[in-house]
Amino acid sequence: MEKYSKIIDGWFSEICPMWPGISLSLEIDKILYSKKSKFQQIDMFQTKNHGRMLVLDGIIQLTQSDEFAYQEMMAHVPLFAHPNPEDVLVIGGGDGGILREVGRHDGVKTIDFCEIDEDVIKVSKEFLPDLACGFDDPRVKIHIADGNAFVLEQKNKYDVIIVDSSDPIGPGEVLFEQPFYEGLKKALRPNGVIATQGESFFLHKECVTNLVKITRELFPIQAYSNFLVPTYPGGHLGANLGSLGPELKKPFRTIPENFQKQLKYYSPEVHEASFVLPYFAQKMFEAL
Ligand code: SPM
Repeated sequence: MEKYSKIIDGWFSEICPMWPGISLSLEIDKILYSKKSKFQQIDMFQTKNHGRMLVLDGIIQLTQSDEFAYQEMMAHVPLFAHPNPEDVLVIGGGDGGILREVGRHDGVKTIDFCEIDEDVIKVSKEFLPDLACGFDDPRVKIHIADGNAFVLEQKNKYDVIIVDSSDPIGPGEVLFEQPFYEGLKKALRPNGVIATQGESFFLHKECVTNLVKITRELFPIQAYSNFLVPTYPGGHLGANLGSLGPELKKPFRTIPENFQKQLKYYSPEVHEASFVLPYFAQKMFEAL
């Protein structure tokens, strides 16, 4: 672990200048892995009450206790908003959790996966098999590359692109900038949909409004879906969505019963409800 976060008396405290004055702490049982990769510090902890926890450069990426909320919403909101997603690109998320969720869609034919840090995949395969099972899907093709550079090479290729980025500090920074979004748009087919890690409008107003502005300038339809993840600071996160065709706020397709039964967070009702924003956030986005 490095940067600002620390472990004191067996408690990991996540400290980050992007959310000053607030810190989330989890009680730790054991450090399972701690090493610097070519790109970042990778830590895997056994927490006392929240399962295993993946931390990159001192920032919590997921805990086993509630990772389903993030992965299901980031994957199923854009995929169910699209009439017929066949070719999907996932950028980032070396833990494999988003791939696990995309893989539940039988109609999806190919899943390209681009991750900059091969070591995150290796560590997740060892310590997070319930997420890394996403890599076992034969439709997944892994590209170890910089997400921004990879996207700029793709044209008119994908129905849905999901960007499971870390925060805009470190390797993830470029994924929050306009040229990357221009690349995402070009990489989509007509009717394509993007969903990008949209941070929290409680904690990072400037970052979130900037993402919304960029998306609105480039995409005819933009919407912001918000959901709960207790082990992210503030307990809240959002997905920023852009569409070249489909309406985003209602699922286009019904969810089969056996599919729904496998999930813990997403449902058609949650899909629609996630776009209803607190009044201050609604006004903040309207004012842009
Ligand atoms: N597949 C899970 C990877 C998680 N990627 C997103 C992590 C975001 C962590 N920071 C959240 C900060 C709260 N705004």
